[in-house]
Amino acid sequence: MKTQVAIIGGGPSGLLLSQLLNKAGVATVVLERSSRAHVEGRIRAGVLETGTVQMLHEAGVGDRLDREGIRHGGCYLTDDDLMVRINFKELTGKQVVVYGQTEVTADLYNAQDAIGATVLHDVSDVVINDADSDAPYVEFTKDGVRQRFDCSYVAGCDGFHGVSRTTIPEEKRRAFERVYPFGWLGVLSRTPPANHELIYANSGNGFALASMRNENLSRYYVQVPLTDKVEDWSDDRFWDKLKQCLPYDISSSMVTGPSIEKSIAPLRSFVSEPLRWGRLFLVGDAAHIVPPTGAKGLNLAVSDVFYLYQGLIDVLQKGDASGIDAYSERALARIWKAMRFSWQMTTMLHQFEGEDSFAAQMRKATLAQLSQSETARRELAENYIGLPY
Ligand code: RFL
Ligand code: PHB
Repeated sequence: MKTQVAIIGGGPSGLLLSQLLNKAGVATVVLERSSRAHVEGRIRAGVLETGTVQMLHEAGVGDRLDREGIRHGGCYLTDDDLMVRINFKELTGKQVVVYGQTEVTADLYNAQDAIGATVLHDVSDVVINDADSDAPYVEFTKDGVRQRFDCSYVAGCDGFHGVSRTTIPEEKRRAFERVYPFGWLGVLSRTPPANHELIYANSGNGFALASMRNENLSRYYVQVPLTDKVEDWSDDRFWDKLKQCLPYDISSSMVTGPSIEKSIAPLRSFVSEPLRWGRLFLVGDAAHIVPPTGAKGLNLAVSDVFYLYQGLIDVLQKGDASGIDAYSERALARIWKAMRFSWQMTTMLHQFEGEDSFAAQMRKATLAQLSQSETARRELAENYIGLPY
């Protein structure tokens, strides 16, 4: 079988790339290891930058997002009972949209169905061959049968644990990594959000985040040691911990209820350079991971797609390779700035096990400076709402 672009991974980056390429008349096939229900059910990101919203519109999947997404003109950073509002709208003229990654994924799958794109689920043992030649091909097993697609280009959109990055020979890539000594325990509950805007909380009891999906669906996180298991955290224990981290005004009036999802995610900063090897391009989490504290992971995956998709169309339809040649450098320039922001937000808001007393004072001083300086708030707002493409 033949296609123009073989896309490994049917998460948000693979689906968005496939949608944009198909709309422009480029043939693609998406190879996804899991079932559609599994991909659609994964609860992850919640905050979309303006650029992400524009890209989803460009892909023709912006309607439900416009109707159901919640526009947020600001968020709060807190330090015990001190609440600092970052007014995105006033400081940058822009807002973010709270709309779950599950919804983005569902919208993209529906759009792919509507245009008859090829998305193969439950494929195993994907192998990318001859990516450094003019004739790459991918092999995989589906329903017990080994199959092959010849293609012009391969997009590695298969996340941090995929096969694409490690297809690049070790001597041709370089990794930069920071692993944080804690994870986030996340809970979804059918309760009204604790606050009308997100709260990122620093406290003597550690970090917490109060987020939401809609007016009766809340998403909360607290920092936990990496050794903790979900089973260690009853709902009651979770709510107690969360309340200890949030300002009293918020925790005293917060509505709690049974959790409908609970999971622990480790925190990591990671970049693999370059993003290209021959005819293979790395996109999204396959190339980089950020700690979720800056809400940048999904948004970075979308900006990678922005830098790549037009380049692929140009080379396939006009023979102009300048876009794909510039992809790695252009995408990395933006990635590193988001890396810095996510690392800084993480450092500013979390307790590090074994830290000295100085570290806690630095967090407090940073938050005090934010509360007093519009310049400091503007810098944070510019990064949070998303740097320009
Ligand atoms: P994904 O979503 O990991 O999708 C990769 C897909 O590839 C498939 N796959 C394979 N398929 C075929 N063969 C193989 N060998 C394969 N190996 C893997 C997988 O099954 C999967 O379907 O990567 P993608 O598309 O690059 O998207 C990245 C985003 O999902 C990720 O960056 C965000 O979820 C990160 N993130 C957040 N990002 C934001 O922008 N804003 C947020 O508010 C935000 N919050 C979060 C987050 C991530 C979190 N966790 C759980 C890590 C909150 C959390 C808790
Ligand atoms: C979420 O709602 O899941 C969420 C929001 C903001 C973040 C991370 C996660 O920074």
